[in-house]
Amino acid sequence: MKMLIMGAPGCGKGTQSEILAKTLNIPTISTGAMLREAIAKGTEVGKEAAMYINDGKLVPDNTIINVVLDRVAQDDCKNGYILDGFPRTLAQAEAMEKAGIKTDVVLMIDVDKDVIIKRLAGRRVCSKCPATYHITDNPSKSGDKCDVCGAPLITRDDDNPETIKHRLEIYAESTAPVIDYYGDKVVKVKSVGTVEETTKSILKALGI
Ligand code: G5P
Ligand code: MG
Repeated sequence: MKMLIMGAPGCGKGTQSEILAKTLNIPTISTGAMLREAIAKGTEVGKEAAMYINDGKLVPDNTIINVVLDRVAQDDCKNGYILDGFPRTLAQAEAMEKAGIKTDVVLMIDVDKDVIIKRLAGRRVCSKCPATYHITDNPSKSGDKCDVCGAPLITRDDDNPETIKHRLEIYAESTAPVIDYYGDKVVKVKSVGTVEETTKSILKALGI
């Protein structure tokens, strides 16, 4: 299955794509995570991305398109993948299609704005692995350490009120219109309850 997960910042794309990837036994590809890794390694892409991510702006289309096209061409994507956070502009969606990359289904996680703010304000992420927590809704068992690898939990640099505001504006302007581009491939799931409840709704909506 070639699936895209879309939705506003903090709706749960990363959390749900990690769970679905295990269920479906396919890799999850998060463009946000790839860019943060590039920043941490100090690569050319990372140096460029840092200027945008820290302001809550989108990284230029050409930069991210090349990163994604290289990644989905790798062997582990032969049986499918879940793309988290790409495409985010019409130009990115068109570039995928032009490169002959088909999409089977687009999962759109729909979350009200007040819930988004709460999810982002309480999010903690592992400083080493992709694990994501929430201080009240999805806490780590040990409080400030990752349950998976034991590394300290941190707050993402772009989870501050000013940057969150920019990210939400850019989502409404540039990314929400991409959902219409996919027409009847879109499966919309409202996320209101716990992580587990959202996963159940998603699996049901996808017929898995
Ligand atoms: P990212 O990293 O893709 P965003 O802003 O799209 O960033 P983000 O913040 O990573 O999305 P998410 O993945 O949708 O949010 O949400 P999450 O981390 O899984 O969950 C958020 C919180 O809610 C967590 O605390 C989690 O525990 C909790 N939670 C999750 N699900 C549930 C649930 O069902 N119930 C409850 N109660 N809680 C839940 O991109 C970052 C930046 O990279 C650049 C941009 O600059 C972007 O701002 N970038 C791109 N630029 C250009 N083009 C692209 N394609 C780009 N991709 C990334
Ligand atoms: Mg994410």
